[in-house]
Amino acid sequence: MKHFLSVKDAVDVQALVKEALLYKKTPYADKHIGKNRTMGLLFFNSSLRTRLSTQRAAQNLGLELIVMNVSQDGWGLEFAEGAIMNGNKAEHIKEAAPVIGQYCDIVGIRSFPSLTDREDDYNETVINQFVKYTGRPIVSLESATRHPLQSLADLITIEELKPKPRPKVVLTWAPHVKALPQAVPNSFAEWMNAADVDFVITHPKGYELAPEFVGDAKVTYNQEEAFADADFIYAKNWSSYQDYGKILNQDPAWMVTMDKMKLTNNAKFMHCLPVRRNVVVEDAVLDSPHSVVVQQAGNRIWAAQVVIKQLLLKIIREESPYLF
Ligand code: AN0
Ligand code: CP
Repeated sequence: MKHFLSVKDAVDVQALVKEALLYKKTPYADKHIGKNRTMGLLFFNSSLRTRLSTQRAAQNLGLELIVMNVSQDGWGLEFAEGAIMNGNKAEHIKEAAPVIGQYCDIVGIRSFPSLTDREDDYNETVINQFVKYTGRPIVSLESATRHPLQSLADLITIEELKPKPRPKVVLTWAPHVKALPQAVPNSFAEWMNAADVDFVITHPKGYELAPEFVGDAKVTYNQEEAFADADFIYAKNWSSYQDYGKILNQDPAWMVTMDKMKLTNNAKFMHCLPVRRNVVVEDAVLDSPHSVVVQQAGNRIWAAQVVIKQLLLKIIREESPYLF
């Protein structure tokens, strides 16, 4: 693994899940592998789970950490080629990224989409420029269009809890007060399409995800039909991809309720968090045994740990080929 930006960077998804579950049993099995190496975690946006779980994962592997809220504490960064920098951006990514590469052996980046320029967001201009200019392995901590560490943790959770070899997994859109990225549902779809599950997506009209993420998933506008016999309900709001970044619907009828959970095969309720109670999902569901959101968030550690380990192994192999 060279970078971790999408499911395509996982050579063997099932092997990653298995290895992550092993780390859950023996968190310190590789506690010397990161000795004398440093991981940088750079946040352009807020985070609780990604920041803490990735820190914990890196610590379990013996790495040192540098964590920075770059948009708050760093210089304003320019990403445009050929920009005349006489505005409020003090530094270009062409200097900033390789400088960060001088201090860190692996770099994690969180950078949400603008939700205004679809082409720019879907070209992943921010994270791709870190890949291009840092000269170090880059881990997505949620980019404009994907959140792969979240999706890997989701798959680990499904593997732990599935009641049958090929469970029915439903991704349902739910209402929200703000326009949110498509990164979590895109990424979840991409990972579910690579897993052995019966995958269904349900959302109101106008919320179709980009076709490259939907893949072969079944898509329905009828939420109740989707919920029938589901083993996992994965709720998430996203803004429109077609009418880019717009909120088209806030109909509370799409909220996940206990009545709807009754249509399922006693499904587990999943959400990446943070979640707005009684907007996305009602209290009764989150406070019931259906909810596995805390276990799911806990699994973020093992997802991050297995990814960082793969990247470290590649660095070590390249530095000391005679060892292998
Ligand atoms: C972000 C999103 O929807 O992408 C982060 C989720 C992990 N959520 C919010 O901004 C509420
Ligand atoms: N699920 C998730 O990535 O949460 P944070 O935004 O708190 O990191």
